[in-house]
This record gives sequence, C-alpha cells and structure tokens, in this order.
Amino acid sequence: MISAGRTAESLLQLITASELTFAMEGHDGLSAAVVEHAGFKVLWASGLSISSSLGYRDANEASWSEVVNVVERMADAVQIPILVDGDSGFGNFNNARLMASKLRRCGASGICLEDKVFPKMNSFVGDRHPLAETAEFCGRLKAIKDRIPDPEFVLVARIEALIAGQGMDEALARAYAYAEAGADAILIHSRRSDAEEILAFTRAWQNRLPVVIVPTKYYRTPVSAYRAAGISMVIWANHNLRAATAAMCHICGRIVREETIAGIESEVATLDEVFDLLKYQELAAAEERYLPQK
Ligand code: SPV
Ligand code: MG
Repeated sequence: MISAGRTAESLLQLITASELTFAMEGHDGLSAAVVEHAGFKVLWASGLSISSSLGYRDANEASWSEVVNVVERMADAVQIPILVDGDSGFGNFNNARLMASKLRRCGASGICLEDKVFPKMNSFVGDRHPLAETAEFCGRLKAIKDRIPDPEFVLVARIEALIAGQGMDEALARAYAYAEAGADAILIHSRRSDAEEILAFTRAWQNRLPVVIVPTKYYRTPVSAYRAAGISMVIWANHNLRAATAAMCHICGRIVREETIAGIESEVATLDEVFDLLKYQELAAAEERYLPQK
C-alpha cells in the first residue's frame, strides 16, 4: 500500500514532532492551492468551510461523499498533507471506516473524528451537543485503524466534552480511552474566549499523545503559550472561508452600488495570479511535450 505521506514531512511526522505545526483551512482546490503557496505544511479540510462553500450548514447536511469529492479536488491541487475533518463519521463505526478509507484513497493523510452523535452541529452554534458514548466512539476509532493499517494515516480523536459542558474529568477520561483505542493524536476543543481550559487539559494530559487545538474563539492567546504547553498542532480552521466571504461581500456591494468594475480592479486578484495558483504553466509545458509540434 502506498504511504499516506505526500511531502518530505508527512502529517504523522509533523504531528509527532516536538515543534509546533500550523494547519490552515482550505475548502476547495483553489483555497488549498493558496494554503500551500503561502507556506503552510498542513491543509485542514474543514467541515464548516467545505459545508459553507457548498451552501450547506455545518450540521451534516453535506453527505460524506460530497466531502470526499471536495477533498479529492484539494488532494489533486496540492502536495502538502491534508488532515480531513470527518465530523463524527456520519454514523456508526461502519460509516466512519468507509469514509476514512475513501478519504485515504483519494489522497488524505489523516482524519479527525469527533465524539458526537449524527447529525452533529457546529461546536459554536447553540448548546445542544450530545456526545457519543465513550465505548461506542472507541469502536469507531478502532474500526478506522483496523480498516487502514497504513501507520502513516493519522487518526485524530476530537474531544467535545468541554464544548458539551461535561467538564475536565470527562474530557481526560475520554482522552485516555481514545488513546487506548488507537488514536494518534487528541484534538481538545473549547468555545471559551480564553485558553484556560485548553492549557489545564494539556497540564493534566502531559502529552501522552500529541495535542491538536483550534483557537477560533481564543484567538487572542499568543502562540508562545501553545509552544510552552507542548501543543503539537494549531489549526486555523476557517479563516480562508471568512476572508473570502468578507472580500466577496465587499466587492459585490461596491459593484452593485457603482455599476462598474473599474474601481475594484486593484482590489481583486489578477487572473494571472489565479492561473499561477492552478499551474497553467505546467499545462503549457505539457502541450509542448505531448502535442504534435508544427
Ligand atoms: C471545522 O473547521 O469544521 C471544525 C472546527 O470542526 S470548528 O468549526 O471550530 O468546530
Ligand atoms: Mg468541523
């Protein structure tokens, strides 16, 4: 079986390294190319961002196969490893392992599975976030590991106990259980505007497995605090989607008001920038090579 590693540094190497790695969100082939071009080493295939870009709510409205199709386009567009947000696995152990193996085959380097029930709701929406039973969720993790024996394919177990208001003891108990079930890393999530509970978790957890965080709400905490806590990976989870949304709203507003595109030309990417990101020059070189030359 071909390894899930795609670049010199695989997702597994990066997530188990002692240095902090940053993963950046992408939601289609073009945004994935932007992430790679900017210099990020890992692409986060965000469920929120993929759903939103398809016009769905982040509540398992997009089917798993729609998500896989988007990931396939991203995997074709970039070389850097892709960690895919698999939500809660779209069902039980069987759905989760089916999705994971399809993702593996279309080029993903890992999947993150969260311990919610289907259908999940985005962790920042409302306060109904029922958790899966620990034993049942462990079955989902084990089934993925058994289905994909490639040690390079990373399984991140995401704990939603703090989001669900179940407290630190529950979060830690789940972390131990998920490590036992075969997870390669733990994502601990929080919706607080400070990093207190995340840092308390890392103090208690003592890096028994690498820790991944998503500081969307506690964005003011300096990254030095995460380095000091020995956190392995920070995911900037939705900032390309939000940047694109802000830019599109701004540009559409101006064009509708001004009834011309003359004033906004300098505010949008040039077509050459888009062509460069999508490697049109590679196609031109291939035409030279493969088409009969006059
Ligand atoms: C995502 O990017 O879809 C995530 C992170 O799961 S969050 O939206 O913070 O739950
Ligand atoms: Mg998500």
